[in-house]
Amino acid sequence: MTAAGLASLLDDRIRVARGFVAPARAAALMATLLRETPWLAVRYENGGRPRELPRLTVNYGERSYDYSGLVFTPLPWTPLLTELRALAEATAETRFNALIVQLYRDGEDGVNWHADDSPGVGRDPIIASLSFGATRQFLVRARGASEPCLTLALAAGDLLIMRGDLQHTHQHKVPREPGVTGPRINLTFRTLAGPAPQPEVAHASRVVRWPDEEG
Ligand SMILES: O=C(O)CCC(=O)C(=O)O
Repeated sequence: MTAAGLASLLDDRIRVARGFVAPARAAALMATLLRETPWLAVRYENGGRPRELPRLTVNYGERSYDYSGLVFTPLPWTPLLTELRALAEATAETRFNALIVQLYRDGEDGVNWHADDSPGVGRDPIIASLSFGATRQFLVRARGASEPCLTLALAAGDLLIMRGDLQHTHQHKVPREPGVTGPRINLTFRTLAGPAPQPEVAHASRVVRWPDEEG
C-alpha cells in the first residue's frame, strides 16, 4: 500500500484504489455519464475496408489527440468532468489536461492489446483511469509476452493509475466478455504536451445516442 492507500502492483507501475468512488455515487455518475455524453462511434479504414471501433468514445480537453492512427477532436470540459479530474489529480499527484471517455456497451465491446505511448503523452505518462458500471477484466502483459502477467477485475468506482515506464514495458487490454450484458464507462485522464495533431476523424465518424439508437 502507498501512503494514499493505493495497492501497488508491478513494481509500482500500477496503483489501484478499490471503491475510490462510493457505490451510490458511482451508480449515479454512471447514469449521468451514459445519458449526457455525446457518444461517438469512430469509423476508420483498415486495408481499404470500413471499420468501427468496438466501443463508443469521446475526448475532452483543450488539444486534439492522436492514437491508434486516428486524430480525435476534444470537447470542452464539463463541470462534472472537471470535478472528477480534480479527484483523480489529487490521488495521482499530477495535473491532467485531457480525458478519453469510453463506453463498452456490453461484453462484445473491448479494446485490444496496446500501450498508451503516442508522442503527445510524453515519455513516462501518468494515466488515471476511473471505472463505472459493469465489472470488466483489465489485462496487462509484458511486451513480447503472449499471456497476461496481471488480471484485474475493474468494478464501479475503482481507480487505476498507470505510471513509470509501464507504457514501454507492458501492454494492456479489456477483452471481450460475451457474458457481460451491462454497459461500462471508463474515464482515462492524461497530460498532453507538444504540437497538437490536426483533427481528421470527427467528420468521418457519427455521434450516436446510446442506448436509444444502439440498444
Ligand atoms: O477501459 C479501460 O479500463 C482501459 C482503457 C484503455 O485501455 C485506455 O484508455 O488506454
